[in-house]
Amino acid sequence: MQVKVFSATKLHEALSQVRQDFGPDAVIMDRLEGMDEDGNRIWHVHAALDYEDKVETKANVEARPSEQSPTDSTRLFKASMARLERIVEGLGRQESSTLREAIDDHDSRLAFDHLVQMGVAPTYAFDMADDFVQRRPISASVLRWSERIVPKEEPATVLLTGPSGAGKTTLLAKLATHYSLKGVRVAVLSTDTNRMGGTDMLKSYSEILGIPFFTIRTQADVEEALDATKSAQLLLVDSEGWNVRRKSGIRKQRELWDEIPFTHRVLVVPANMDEMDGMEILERAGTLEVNRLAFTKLDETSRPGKIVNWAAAFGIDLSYCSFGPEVPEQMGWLTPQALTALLSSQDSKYVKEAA
Ligand SMILES: Nc1nc2c(ncn2[C@@H]2O[C@H](COP(=O)(O)OP(=O)(O)OP(=O)(O)O)[C@@H](O)[C@H]2O)c(=O)[nH]1
Ligand SMILES: [Mg+2]
Repeated sequence: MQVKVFSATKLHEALSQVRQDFGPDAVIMDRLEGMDEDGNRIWHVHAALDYEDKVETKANVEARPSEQSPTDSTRLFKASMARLERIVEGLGRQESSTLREAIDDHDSRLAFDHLVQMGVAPTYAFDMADDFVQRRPISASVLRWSERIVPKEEPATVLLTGPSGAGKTTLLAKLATHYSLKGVRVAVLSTDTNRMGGTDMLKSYSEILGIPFFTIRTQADVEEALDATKSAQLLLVDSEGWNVRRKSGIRKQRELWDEIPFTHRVLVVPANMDEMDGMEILERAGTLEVNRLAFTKLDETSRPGKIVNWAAAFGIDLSYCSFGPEVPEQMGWLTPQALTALLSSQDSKYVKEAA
């Protein structure tokens, strides 16, 4: 067994060091608050890693591969996964209670509980609890807020990409309508041309709005469309949804994207997706040079706090959000105020007690 002491001025920082260094197998043995040489408050977290056990399990797997039937190795794999899940769950609970106990103020503790219940990871809930209880806009340093897109001041070319069914086309229709109604010169391009009906909805919206619409199949189409939409202040580009496990679909689309000078590449992630699946989407999108995150279907989850975890884990600027299928309503820009409202709106013990 390997034991190490992790020290930091904030308890949650020491805990995240444990996670970074020891990974999910770490077991937290103790936490102590003390003073450093300059008299500043400092936390020491004692963590252990059950190192021999891990090696033994690995050795078990490696030593007997040829003798094992697929059923044996499946069973072994399942047992290791179950063990890992127990450790992660235990660590999560321990981390959560450790952080909770470190909050002195009663209302902030309730806010912490509420945020965790909403799906915010304990580390971030700890950061956000004070702001939340004071009903101040959340200032969690882990989140990156971006400047709103103002096409009349600075023309923008915006790509929406993401998994199939994420709500890309719907969000694009909302954006086209919203900005057109504000007097912005909008044009729409779609690269979603492989499927029957992939472009129908946007074509109809564009006709109603009286804005140019082009489908893009080849590089020549890109040139033609860019030339024809030169005067647009906002160029919105829809794309085909991709499957996180199939690489070819994304690669093909990228070839066309490379011809378009995007100012914003927005990854659209549906908030009703399982948190781990969402993480996989974000990892996959790393190769697509996305620089903004948009969350859709916020009306279809009881744990909207997971968007904080996704955004914090990948450090990409937040942008639009969508909380219903209606066009052009049910859309907004994620600001600290919007996030506070989003995380408060659900019924909970905290909301009830605070009311
Ligand atoms: N409840 C809810 N439904 C939404 C939201 N956004 C989109 N939808 C619905 O989700 C479904 C898929 O939306 P699309 O906009 O077609 O999704 P897409 O990402 O373009 O899908 P593909 O092009 O097939 O990859 C439609 O039925 C939309 O009405 C939202 O914020 N909330
Ligand atoms: Mg679509």
